[in-house]
Amino acid sequence: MCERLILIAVQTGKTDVGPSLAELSELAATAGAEVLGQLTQQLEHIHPGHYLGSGKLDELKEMIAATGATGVVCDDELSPAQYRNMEKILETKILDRTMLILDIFAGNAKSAEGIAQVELAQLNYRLSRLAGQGTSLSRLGGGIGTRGPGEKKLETDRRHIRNRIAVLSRELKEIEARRRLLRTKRQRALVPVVALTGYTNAGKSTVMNMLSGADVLAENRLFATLDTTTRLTYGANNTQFLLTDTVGFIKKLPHQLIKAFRATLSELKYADILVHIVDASNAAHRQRTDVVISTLTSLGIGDKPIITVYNKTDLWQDKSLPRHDEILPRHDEILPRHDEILPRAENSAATLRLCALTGAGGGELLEAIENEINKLKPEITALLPYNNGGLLNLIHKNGAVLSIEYKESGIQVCACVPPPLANKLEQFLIDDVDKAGPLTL
Ligand SMILES: Nc1nc2c(ncn2[C@@H]2O[C@H](COP(=O)(O)OP(=O)(O)OP(=O)(O)O)[C@@H](O)[C@H]2O)c(=O)[nH]1
Ligand SMILES: [Mg+2]
Repeated sequence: MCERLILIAVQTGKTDVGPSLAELSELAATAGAEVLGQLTQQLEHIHPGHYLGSGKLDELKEMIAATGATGVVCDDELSPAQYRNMEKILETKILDRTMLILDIFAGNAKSAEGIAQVELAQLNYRLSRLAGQGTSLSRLGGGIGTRGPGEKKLETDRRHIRNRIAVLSRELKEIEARRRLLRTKRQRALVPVVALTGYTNAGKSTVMNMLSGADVLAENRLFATLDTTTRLTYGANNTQFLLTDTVGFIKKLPHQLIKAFRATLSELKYADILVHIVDASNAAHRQRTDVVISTLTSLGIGDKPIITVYNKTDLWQDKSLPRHDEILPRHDEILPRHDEILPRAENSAATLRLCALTGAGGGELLEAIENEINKLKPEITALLPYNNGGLLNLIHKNGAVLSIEYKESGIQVCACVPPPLANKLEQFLIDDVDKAGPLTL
C-alpha cells in the first residue's frame, strides 16, 4: 500500500522549518510514500495535547478529507498522548519523523547485526509508545511504521516485546564481542583505522569505493548504508590504513536508533582519524555539519582528528539544483566559495574539496589522511636487545626511523611509531640522553 501523506510542522523560534520539512518529504519518499501537501503553524510552544493548535487541527482535518490522504507525518517526535489525541481527532494514521526513519532503516537493513539493531530500536520505540497504555498494537494496521523485522510482533503484548528485546540484546552482545575480537586483531596488526562519517547521502560510500576500490552500495537515497564495511587501503606514500564506511547521521536522529546502533557506531569510537564528508552542494550543508559534529560529540567522539571534505564540487556551480531550490534564497550566497572555505569543526585537522564521483581531489585526500596518520605516531627512543631483531623489523615496517645507533648495550633507535607499537616497546623505551646535550656545571 502506498501511503499518501500530509507533512506537518510547528515553528516555535525564528528558524525556518522549510529545510526540515524538505528533508521530511525526502524521508517520506525514501520510505515509499507520496507527499500530498504540508501544513505549518507558528506557535510559541508546541501544543502538549495535540501538537498543533485546535484551529489548525480543524484545517488539517479538512485538508485530509480534500486530498484523500492516508496519514499525517509530524516533523517532531510525538509524545504518546499527542499521538493518541491526534489519532482520535483526525481519524487517520499518525506518523512522526522517528517512525519514518525507523521504517527506512528497517527496509535497508541487510546484515544480521543491522536487522537486529533496527528491530531493537523499533521495539523500544513501540514500548515507549505503549507506556501506561493497555491498547493492542493491531490498530496500527500495515504500512509505514509497521514494516520490518518487527512486523509479526505487532499483535503481541508489552511483555512479549520485552522478551524479544532481551533476546535481541543478547544477540547483539555476542555480535559486539566478535567485533571486539576483530578490533583487538586489528590493533595487533598496528594498522591505523580511518572512519568515514557525515550526514546521510553526503557521499561517504562513494568516497569509500573511490579510495579503497570497494564495491559498497552508493545510491541517491537516505540511509543506503547501515552496515559498516572496512577495507585495507593505501595512502599516497603507500602507508597502510583501514578505511571504514559507516551509517550516516540526520537531524533529530532517534535516540532509540543511536542506542541500538551502539555496536555499529563503535567503529567511529575506535577509529584513529575521522573523515567528515560534507555534501557542500546542499544548501543546508552548514546546519548539517553542525548536526554531525554535535552527534559525534554526544557519542563522546568529538575530540578525534577530523579531516573535513567538501564533496560534490561538480554541483557547486550548478544553479539549478531542483530539490533544494525552494530553500535557496540565493544560491551563490550559501554555497562555499571555491577559494574560501573555513573549517567548521573546531578541531578540523584539514579541509579540502572533492568530487568523489570523478575522483578529483582524491590524491589530496589521501595525502591529508597520511599526514594525520603520521601525526598519530609519537617520537620514541628505544634500546633494543641484539637478540630481538623482530622489534626492529616492526619499527621499520610500521614507523619512520629517524636514527639508529649500534651500541654495546643494544640497538638504540629513534623513530616515530604508531601508538600500539609504542605500547609494545614500552619496556625498551629510554630518555634520549644524546639529545639532552652535555651537562654544564
Ligand atoms: N554529483 C555528485 N554526486 C555525488 C558525488 N559523490 C557522491 N555522489 C552521489 O551522492 C549520492 C549519495 O552517495 P553515497 O555515497 O551513497 O552517500 P552516503 O553518504 O554513503 O549515503 P548513506 O549511506 O545513504 O548515508 C549517490 O547518488 C552518489 O552518486 C559527487 O562528488 N558529485
Ligand atoms: Mg553510504
